[in-house]
Amino acid sequence: MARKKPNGSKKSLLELKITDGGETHQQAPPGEVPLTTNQGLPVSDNQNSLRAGERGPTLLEDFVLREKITHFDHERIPERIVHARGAGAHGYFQPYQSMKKVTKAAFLADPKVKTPVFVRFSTVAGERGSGDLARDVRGFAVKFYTSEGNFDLVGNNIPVFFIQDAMKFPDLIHSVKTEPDRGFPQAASAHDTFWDFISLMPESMHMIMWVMSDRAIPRSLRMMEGFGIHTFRLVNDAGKTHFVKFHWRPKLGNSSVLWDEAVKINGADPDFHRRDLWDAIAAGDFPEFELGFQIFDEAMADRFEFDVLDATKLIPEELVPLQMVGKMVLDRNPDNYFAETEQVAFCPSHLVPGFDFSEDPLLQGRLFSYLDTQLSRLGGPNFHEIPVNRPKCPFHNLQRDGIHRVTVPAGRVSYEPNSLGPASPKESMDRGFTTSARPTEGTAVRVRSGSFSDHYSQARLFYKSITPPEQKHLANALTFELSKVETEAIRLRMLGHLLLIDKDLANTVIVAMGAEGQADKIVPAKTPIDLEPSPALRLYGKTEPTLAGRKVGLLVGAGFDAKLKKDLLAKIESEGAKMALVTAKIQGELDSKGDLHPGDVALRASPSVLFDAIVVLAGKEGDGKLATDPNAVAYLMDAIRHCKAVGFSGIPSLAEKANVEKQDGVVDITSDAGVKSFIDAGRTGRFWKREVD
Ligand code: HDE
Repeated sequence: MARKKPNGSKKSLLELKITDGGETHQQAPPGEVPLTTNQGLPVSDNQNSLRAGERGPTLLEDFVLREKITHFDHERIPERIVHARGAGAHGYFQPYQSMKKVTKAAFLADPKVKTPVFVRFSTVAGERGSGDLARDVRGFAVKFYTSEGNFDLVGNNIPVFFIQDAMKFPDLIHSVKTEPDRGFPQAASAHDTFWDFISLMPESMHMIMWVMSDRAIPRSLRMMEGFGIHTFRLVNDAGKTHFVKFHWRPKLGNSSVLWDEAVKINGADPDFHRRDLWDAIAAGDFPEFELGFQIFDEAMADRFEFDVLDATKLIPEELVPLQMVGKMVLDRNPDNYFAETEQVAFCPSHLVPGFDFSEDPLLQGRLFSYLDTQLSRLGGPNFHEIPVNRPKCPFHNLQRDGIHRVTVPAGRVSYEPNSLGPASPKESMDRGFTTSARPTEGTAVRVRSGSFSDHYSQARLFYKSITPPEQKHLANALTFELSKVETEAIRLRMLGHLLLIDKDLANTVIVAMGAEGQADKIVPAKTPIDLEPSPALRLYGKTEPTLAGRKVGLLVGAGFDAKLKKDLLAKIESEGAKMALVTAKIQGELDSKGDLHPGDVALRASPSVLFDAIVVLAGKEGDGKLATDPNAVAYLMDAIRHCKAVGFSGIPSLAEKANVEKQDGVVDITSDAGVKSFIDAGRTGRFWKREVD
């Protein structure tokens, strides 16, 4: 067993084979700290455990092996009970103007101040390893590291919630999670227990409209809105309070995918959303969101048709417009997924002066839950010492010890008041957080307020406010989900609720399910009323058409026109979009001059569902080949089915195979005007007139 001396040169490290066993030993160059154990002991051999003889048993004495494996055995921590699958990013928040009039929050007082933030987007129902494109609510949690402590705005991408009282949260989540006996379905609401619960919970009907809409299958985490949901309070220096609802607006506008795409994306790239976020930030294409406040006072709140403490209701922007407060820019990917995205701990109870809670009974329950959950998830009360959770302002108090304590407070005093530690932490009546003075009295009761009892009017409002394609998708989603429910009684109960929401919607679903005349009769606690539609609730048409942040998939076949490709690339990039060259073989494709263009992605691994718009270019030979390739045919057919902009040139045979015909958004780009009209089509996004199912 000859052991040759490693030569230490950095260059030759990878080739270094120094034992008869043939394993690779990379050596730390002279002067560099070698690999060590957690105790700092340099390790001489990271390939072999300690054995009694070359082929003998491993010795228990091998503390190097035991330390390494023990650490590995404990690498996992409990995943979040909800919102387990997430993607994080660092960034900053900057206000547009001082908000001093309504809040004394320091981070909103000066437009020059940039406050660092960490954001975690998530899905709710699935486990950590589930697919990104589940039909689900998305979490939108922002930690502001302000100069007065951390402020966590822990919201979702839908402005209302399923339930009104924290008491029902465990039931809701148990119903949507995998069924306890069988352990499936994963990350899906289309199953009996979820719809059983929902059909017995009229208060969830408004939220159900949202989760069955396209909002629940966003195109990108950069293209969805965020909401704080509950009513909160703003408090100014004079102690005056206003109510507030928080909104995030994506700079790139809203965008969602179709259900058929969601299903296919989950197969082709289950990390579609987190990859998109990561790639955008890595490319310097920093996602931006504007923060908007809906500010109103008690008197106004009293005039609404609904209770502002009820988390199943929203306040139409037509009633209380948004005031844009500042913007958040996400400009840095995490260095380590576990250390940051997994260990970040959000708590709605993390407030700063200038904000306060409302009596929303769902929010009140959350104020307890989040701190409690960190104790088991992060192992103890010192999770605030983990770097991603540590406030970036100075902090000290007299709490001590506990598992995983990191800081080393000096001195003998850990109580207050004291006379032995003059420099020890003391309260401050001027600078400390004070709860806004609000009268509270009442008899202890377990009673739901009558002002919470209208469960259908805002569900109807939502349906009436969205665009026709969104309405159609909503009906399709309900039909899909309810058709997967095995228990007929649950299906018919849900149809009864739909009849109370909107007759047209209900009848579309009833006919699609073949359940004419069978829906249950549901008696509402309060008869629904027709509210003025709110165009602000639409997903589409709220922002200018744009290609920015979108991705175009350019499929090329042999003999394609390289000049056209160059032209396209320049125009697409000048729109702020990205282009990927898709080739049948990853090594590349030959243009008409015989030059090889390396592919960014292979056609087999990149169906058109991964792109917002597509182009197919080929010469005669390439066209023939593509026409016989089922992946190329599906590439075109899917893009057309999904109503995307499609550009093409030189592909008569493929076009015939894929039934490409002249229609809106399908452009022959052979001429210059063609490239321009393709770009216009790309900006438009989807051509809903083409939608057939
Ligand atoms: Fe959460 N929620 N939640 N939730 N929630 C958690 O906290 C809970 C609710 C939301 O990326 C948990 O650290 C209760 C509404 C987000 O880390 C847990 C109730 C809204 C995230 C918890 C609600 C949310 C969570 C799981 C009803 C939108 C992920 C792990 C009273 C406004 C944050 C954790 C992240 C996470 C409890 C309802 C948003 C168990 C009891 C409403 C974005 O504490």
